[in-house]
Amino acid sequence: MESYKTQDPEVYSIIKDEILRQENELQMIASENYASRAVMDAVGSVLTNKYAEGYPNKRYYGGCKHVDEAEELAILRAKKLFGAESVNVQPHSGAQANMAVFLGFLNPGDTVLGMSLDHGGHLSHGSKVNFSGRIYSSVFYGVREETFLIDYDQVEELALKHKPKLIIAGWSSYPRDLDYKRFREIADKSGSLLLADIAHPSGLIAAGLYSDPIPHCDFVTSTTHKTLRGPRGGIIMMKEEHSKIINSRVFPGTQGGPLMNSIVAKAIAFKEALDDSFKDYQKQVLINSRRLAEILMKNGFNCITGGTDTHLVLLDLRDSGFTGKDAEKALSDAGITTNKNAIPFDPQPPAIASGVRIGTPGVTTRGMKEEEIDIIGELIVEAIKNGENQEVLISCKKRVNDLCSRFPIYKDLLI
Ligand code: DSN
Repeated sequence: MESYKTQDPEVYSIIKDEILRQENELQMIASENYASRAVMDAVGSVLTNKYAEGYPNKRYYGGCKHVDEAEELAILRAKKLFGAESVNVQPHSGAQANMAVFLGFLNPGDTVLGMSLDHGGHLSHGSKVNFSGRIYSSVFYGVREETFLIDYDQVEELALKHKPKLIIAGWSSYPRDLDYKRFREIADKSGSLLLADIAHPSGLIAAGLYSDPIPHCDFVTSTTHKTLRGPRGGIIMMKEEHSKIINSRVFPGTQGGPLMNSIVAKAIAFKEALDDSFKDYQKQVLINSRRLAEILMKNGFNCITGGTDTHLVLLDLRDSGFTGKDAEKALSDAGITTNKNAIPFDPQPPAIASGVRIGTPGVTTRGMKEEEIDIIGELIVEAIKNGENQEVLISCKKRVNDLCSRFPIYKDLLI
């Protein structure tokens, strides 16, 4: 059988260009990473051909012996990695994982208390434009204006006032640790279930470098492709007592056939994350993000909360004369991929934004350490400050390309 390399030159050209972009430029979107060759090979394996609606040993299709083994292995490894009682590895994404929790334990119109999207939450935590805010009634907590840290007193006040069926502890752009114990105490007072969405920090949690939500929460959802560095997808970890309902809300509740190729790749990623080297990797992710925040602050930029406990830095451009949109464009022209991001109490609309979110998981996977972060920090500063000067941006891009060439990642895929 022919590979797409020879069978479909148009597609090959697109994939080749994307390999070159990922290889030659700095990928610093906080929710992205470089999956291992083993993970990517598994995603492209023959398991993509197999229908397996149902769960191991209870399928609606024949021929599931091997995919059953794959799913059981993924579950076993995820349980070991996170210390979870029960795990569902079938969600196609983090949002679908959250949907299964909502459908399992809430009725339409029930109240959910989540972090406001404007303050760093996620669409699937009750946003009006998402199923979670269209079907359910949402109330939001946020951060304090003086510190940009989560206002736990406000969480408690809102929980006691609205008695939400579900409280969500989780974020997509908050640079600090979470107090899951406090969330649990609040949930107990308001009689709410507690969901931690750890899509972003799951790799740090697996490595023991961020607070562990498992002992405090009824459900813990995650993606598998961010700091965890696996294939795109989601998982749900839960107390055993909730597993029957959750499993039935994943399939047949919200999904059909599981993506067995992704599930076997999740098994590989969990094995990689159980290795000691993964802890070293996550330590370096943190060293790199903290160092990056320091460099940016030394050069006159503000970082939300004055630093980070995570893999991301949220640059606050309000006093700089640049917008998030300007900065994203300047960085992109310099070969550094990031995303503009609203900051809490942002005076700009989301499409312009006053922030930029910068993550270190990808560059750290490439092997970049403090020395390279110093160079990256300087390049970021130079590019943002010279966003109108194409000559400077071209020179930055050349330095980005040189740096990347010293840390090859997918070069062999081009052969
Ligand atoms: N889109 C993801 C992120 O960038 O954080 C969250 O779903």
